[in-house]
Amino acid sequence: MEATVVSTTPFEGQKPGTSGLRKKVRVFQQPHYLENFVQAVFDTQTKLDGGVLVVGGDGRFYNREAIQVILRMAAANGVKEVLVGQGGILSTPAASCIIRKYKTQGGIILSASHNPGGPDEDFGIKFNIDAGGPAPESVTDAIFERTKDIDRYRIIEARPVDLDAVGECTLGDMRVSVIDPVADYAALMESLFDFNAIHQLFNSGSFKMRFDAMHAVTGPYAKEILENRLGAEPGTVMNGVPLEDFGHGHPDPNLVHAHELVELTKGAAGLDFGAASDGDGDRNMILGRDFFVTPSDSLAVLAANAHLTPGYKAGITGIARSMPTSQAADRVAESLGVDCYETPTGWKFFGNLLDAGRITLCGEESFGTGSDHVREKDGLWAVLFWLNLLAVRRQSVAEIVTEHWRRFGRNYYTRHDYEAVDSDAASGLVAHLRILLPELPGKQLGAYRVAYADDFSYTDPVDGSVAADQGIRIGFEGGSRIVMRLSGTGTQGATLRVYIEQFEPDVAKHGRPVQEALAPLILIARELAQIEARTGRAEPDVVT
Ligand code: VG1
Ligand code: CO
Repeated sequence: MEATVVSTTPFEGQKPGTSGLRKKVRVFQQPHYLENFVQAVFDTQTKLDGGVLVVGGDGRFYNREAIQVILRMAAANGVKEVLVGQGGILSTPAASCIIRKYKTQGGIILSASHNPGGPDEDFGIKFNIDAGGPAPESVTDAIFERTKDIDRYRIIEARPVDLDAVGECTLGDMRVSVIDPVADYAALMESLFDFNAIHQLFNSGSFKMRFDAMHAVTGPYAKEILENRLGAEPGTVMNGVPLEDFGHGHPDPNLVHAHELVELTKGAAGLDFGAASDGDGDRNMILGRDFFVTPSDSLAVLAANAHLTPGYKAGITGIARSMPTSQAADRVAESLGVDCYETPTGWKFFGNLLDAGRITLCGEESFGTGSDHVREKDGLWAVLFWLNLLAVRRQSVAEIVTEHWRRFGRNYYTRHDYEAVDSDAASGLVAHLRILLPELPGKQLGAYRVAYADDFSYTDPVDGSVAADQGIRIGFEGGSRIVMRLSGTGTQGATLRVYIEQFEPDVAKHGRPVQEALAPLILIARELAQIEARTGRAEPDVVT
C-alpha cells in the first residue's frame, strides 16, 4: 500500500520533559501535532524501519485515537510488526517487559502518568528504546531537534484496527498483533516473588488488604495477579476498571489523592496493608495500619530485605536513587557493601546503570521503585515485593519499618509542591538561589551549618554523558538537606518542588510527626528561596 506524504510545519515546544512529551489533550488534538512528534521518532530511530514496535497506553482520553494514528504511521514508515495491548492498554512497566521479552526495537507509550485525564486534561507520549527503558537524553534531544524542522510525515489510509480482540491482522504491509496486556507481565512477577507464601498469607484469614487502581491502568493487572493468581478475595482491587478520565480523579497514589484507601487503613479495624498505583502503573504507595511508608524508606527497606525474595535471593549488586530521594538507601548500601548512585530525577537516568549490572534496585521519592527486571519503575512489582516480605517476616508494615529505623536510623522526609505557579516567578526563584549558592557553604542557618550548596550535575559513569542544572542542593553537616527544583512533567505554568530531609540516629526521637520534625528546615527553605514573596503562595498545594 502506498504511503501518503503529508506536508506539515513544526510546532514549538515538542521537547520531552522528565518523562516524555506531556501537553493538554487539546494541544495533541491539533491537526498534525501528534503526527509531527511520531514522525520525528521514526525519522531518528531508524532501527524501527523493518523492526518491531510495541504500542500501548494507560487508557486515558485520546489513547485509542492516538494509537490508530501511530499504527497507520508505523505502517507507512516501514515497521514490520506492531505489538499493541488489547484495548490499547499497556501499563508502563508491562510495555517495558514486552519490549525486552520479545527483543523489539522499542515502544511508544501513551500516558501522562499521574496527571488527570479527559478532554480538558493531559495526554502524553514517550519513546522507549530497545533495552525497554525511557529514551536517554541523547535520543530525546535528537527527536526534539527533528520536530523543529519537520516538513512532512508519512501515513497510510486504512480503516481503524479492532483493538479489542486479541489476534493478528495486517495494515498495509505491516502486521498488527493485538496481545493480552497482562500475561507476560504476570508471568514475570511470578518468576520473582514467592506466590505460594503470598497465597498463604491471603488465606490465613487474618490479613486484610486493598489495592487501589484509581480507575487507571493497573486494574486488569491487579485483578489477574492478586485476585486470580494469588487468591485474594474478590473486591481486593478497588476502582479496578480503567476509565478515560480516571473517574474524574487524579490518578496519583499519595496521601492526598488516594484518600479513600488511606481512610480504610485507619483505626483498630483498619487494613493490614493498603497499596495504590498511578495512571500508567509505574508508581506505588505502600500503607500499613495507621502507617504510611515514604517511598524513600520503601526503597531502603526493599534493599535491606531483598534476599528474602526468590528473585533477589542472591543479593543486590548496587542501588541508585534520584538526587531528591532521601539518603536512607545509602545507609543500606553501605551496610551491604554495595555501591549507591545518585542520579537526576527521571527513570531514564537509571537505564545505563541497570544495563551495566551496576545496580539491582533503584527508586525515586515520587512513589517510584523498581529493579533490573524491567527498565521502568513498577508499581505492582513494589506491592508484590512488600507482600512477599510481609509473608516471610510475619510482621506488620509498621514493625518492619520501625525496626529498619532502629537499625539504620530514620531519615525524616517530606516534599512540598507549589503547583501551577507563574513560570517567570518560578525561574526567577531558581535564578535567585543560583546566585546565593557560592556564599552558602560554611554559613549557619538556624541550627544547621551548610556543608555544600550546588546545582546538581550528573556524569553518567557508564557512558560519560553529563546532565547539568538538575536541581538546587543545600546539604548540611549531619546529613540534612534542602533540595529545590522545577517539575518537568507539568502542563500548566511551573511546579516548584521543595524536598526536605533530616537524619535522626536517636531511636527515642523516631516517633515524631514528620512536618513537626522538619519544621525548622521547612522554614529555612521558604525564607532562603523567598517562596511567598516570589510566588504569592504561603503554603504548598500538596504535601507528601
Ligand atoms: C515527576 C517525579 C519524577 C518522576 C516523573 C515521572 O517528575 O518527580 O521523580 O520520574 O514525575 O513519573 P517532575 O519532573 O514532575 O518532578 V511518572 O509516574 O509521570 O512516569
Ligand atoms: Co507514572
